[in-house]
Amino acid sequence: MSSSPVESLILKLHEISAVKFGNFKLKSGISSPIYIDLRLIISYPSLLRDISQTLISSVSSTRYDLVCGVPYTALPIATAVSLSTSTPMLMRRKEVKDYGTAKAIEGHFSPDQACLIIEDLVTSGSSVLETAAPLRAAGLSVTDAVVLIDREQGGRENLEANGIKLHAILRLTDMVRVLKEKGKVEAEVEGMVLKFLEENRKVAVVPPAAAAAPPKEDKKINNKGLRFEERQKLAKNVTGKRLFEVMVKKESNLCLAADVSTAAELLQIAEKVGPEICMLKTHVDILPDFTPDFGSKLRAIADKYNFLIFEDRKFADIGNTVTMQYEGGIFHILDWADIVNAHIISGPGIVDGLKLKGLPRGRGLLLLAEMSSAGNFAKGDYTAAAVKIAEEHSDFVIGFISVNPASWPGAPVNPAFIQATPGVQLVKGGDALGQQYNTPYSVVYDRGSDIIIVGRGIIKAANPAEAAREYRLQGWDAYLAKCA
Ligand code: 5BU
Repeated sequence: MSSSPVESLILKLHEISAVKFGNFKLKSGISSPIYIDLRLIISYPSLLRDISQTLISSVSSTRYDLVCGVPYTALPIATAVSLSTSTPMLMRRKEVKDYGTAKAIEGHFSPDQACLIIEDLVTSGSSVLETAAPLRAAGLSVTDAVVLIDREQGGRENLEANGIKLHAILRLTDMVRVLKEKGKVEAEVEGMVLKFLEENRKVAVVPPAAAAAPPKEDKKINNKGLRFEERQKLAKNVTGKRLFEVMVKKESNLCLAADVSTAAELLQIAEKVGPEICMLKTHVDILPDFTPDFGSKLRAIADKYNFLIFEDRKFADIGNTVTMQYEGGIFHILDWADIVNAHIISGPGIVDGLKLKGLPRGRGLLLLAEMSSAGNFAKGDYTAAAVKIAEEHSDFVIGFISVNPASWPGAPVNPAFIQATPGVQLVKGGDALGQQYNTPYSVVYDRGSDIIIVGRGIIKAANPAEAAREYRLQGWDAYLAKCA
């Protein structure tokens, strides 16, 4: 019996050992009974041609003017697609050497063109998103990605949440099924792989609450075309002005949520990621080794790398009490934090109280207009009340903690206010305790925020400095796309 084109692809991939069965430790640390290495296909030109032809036919009804491969494995595939369809190709640089000097995208294009992303293998979809971000930032339309193998581990859903349709030639489950049918693997191995896939089906969980409020296609883009330089002129508070200035100077709208276990560790990570961030957020009350010189030590690092310090204290009491909490106690927050934040649950008196102490010292305040956790109550009239209070105190309030400011009634709010959003990771998802994550692009571009606040996405990364750099690039690209 003759094989279908997809079946012969699977057999060929198995023949060249691009599909291996055994016990493999994956980058994520988990052990997998199957390993796919598509880097080998460059040694088999006829297979590379077959793969590119199959990819081309699977997107025959998709309109695209350009193709761009995800570096590095998909670059030769994209080249083959480009050659056989006479479609111009772009390349995304993985490393952009210096701030603002080197280009993120190589090749000629005009901003109204549509670019198809080509990838070899999709797991969570984050590599496709990393390539889509600078393409979109350059004004290109990215709505489709074509991939040889879908590992069925949340990639399709993550991409869809970011406005990208995934066209996959084959799924990992099809692959094992065909190999079993053709007698290449034992039933037992097939069973192990299927079990592994089932247990690791989703690397990112899309919680229902996050999925329930997708950005609307036709919504306004918050602060579209307005650059930070222009908004800086509108800001009344010196710290607000400075934050805009730092973002522009460092090409960074990334705030690190430095939720580490000790003050010593916090100072270490501040040194590591300092060059990448515009702001560092602390929870000073989680540090068991806090000493009175913590503030001056952190301030020295902040001055060295030019970032602001934001103590995420979430004041919530009456005006008189918060003046004491802000200035006194063990932490003396007023002495070292440029910015603090407050709930408005107790009414506008809280802002009066904090302003009494903070304004003479040139400090700034963020109001919690929304929260990122599932089921929180900061919405609707509550959010609108925060905006009203901010307007009444625009000499001290520099902006908001928000999640989807583009959706607020009366959006966009005064562009002098800065929007800062927690709950950001490279893929959409959540944690086990109600945190909800959106991607840098969807937070800044779709939801209209300015600053992405990232904690575990950076802190828990194998290389926090490298991860911070990736978040900075993605956050800044999304901001540029909004300005375009
Ligand atoms: P994460 O590790 O990226 O999930 O950390 C998010 C940080 O932002 C963490 O310090 C929270 O306390 C903080 N946060 C938040 O997650 N959601 C909110 O609505 C507010 C703050 Br306000």
